[in-house]
Amino acid sequence: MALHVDIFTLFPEMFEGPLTESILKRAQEMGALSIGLHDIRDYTTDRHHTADDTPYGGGGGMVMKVKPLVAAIEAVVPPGEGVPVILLSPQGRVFTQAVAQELAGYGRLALVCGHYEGVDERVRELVITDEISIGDYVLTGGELAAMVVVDAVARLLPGVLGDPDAPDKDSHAAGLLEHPHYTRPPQYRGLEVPEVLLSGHAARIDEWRRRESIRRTWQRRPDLLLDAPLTEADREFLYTLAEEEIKRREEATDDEP
Ligand code: 4GX
Repeated sequence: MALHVDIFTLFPEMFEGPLTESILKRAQEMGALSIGLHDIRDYTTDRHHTADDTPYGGGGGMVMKVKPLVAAIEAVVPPGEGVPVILLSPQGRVFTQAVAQELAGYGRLALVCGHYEGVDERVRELVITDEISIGDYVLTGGELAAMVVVDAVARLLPGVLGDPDAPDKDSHAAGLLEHPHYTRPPQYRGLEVPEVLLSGHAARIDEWRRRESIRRTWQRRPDLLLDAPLTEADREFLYTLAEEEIKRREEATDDEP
């Protein structure tokens, strides 16, 4: 199914580069993805086109005004159709591949990019239906976060990635880090491509890749193993990794003076 994303921002020009290059460009050309960019300032009604104001209660900083934001969203997003209206903010639920998959199931989305200290709380109460954070760090605005969301969701839309058998679309590899990859030449500065990959033995290659995925995940992101769908053979390999690690630690302790 195709996806339409409406983006509300004070800086629509920021989106031009990322959306008009590479895969996101192709996704739009092939009709899988369409994007509406909406300048919140176009919905101001005062002489100076004021989109932000000082906070009630003081304390400094600026807050995005309720009227232009609500007017913009209500002018563009059809009411009562269940279109998610998502605010990008550090206070949102954390964006993961599972959230990207969830969003890729909609036909239409709206992304709202805040700036400064954020938005008047009544924007949330009136029009926001969901709030997403792309991670626990502070950006200067929601625009880059919105682009991350569009990028991660777009590549999940049918037909956008050429190969429907792309390795990470395979549920078998879901939730694990990728195994190492190699391409020609077979030797470079004394570094060799693992023999098994040159063997042409498909079953042994699959097993090697699976084990290297598990090894990497164990070394770098052991938290992911809690949710990854693992076979009994995967678990046995994990036990050998754990046993090797215990041996290494015992040897290190034996070496102590
Ligand atoms: N993942 N920021 C938004 C302003 C703001 C604050 C509150 C709405 C409500 C961020 C993130 C992020 C900084 C973008 C604060 N807007 N967005 N901005 N991390 O850090 O999404």
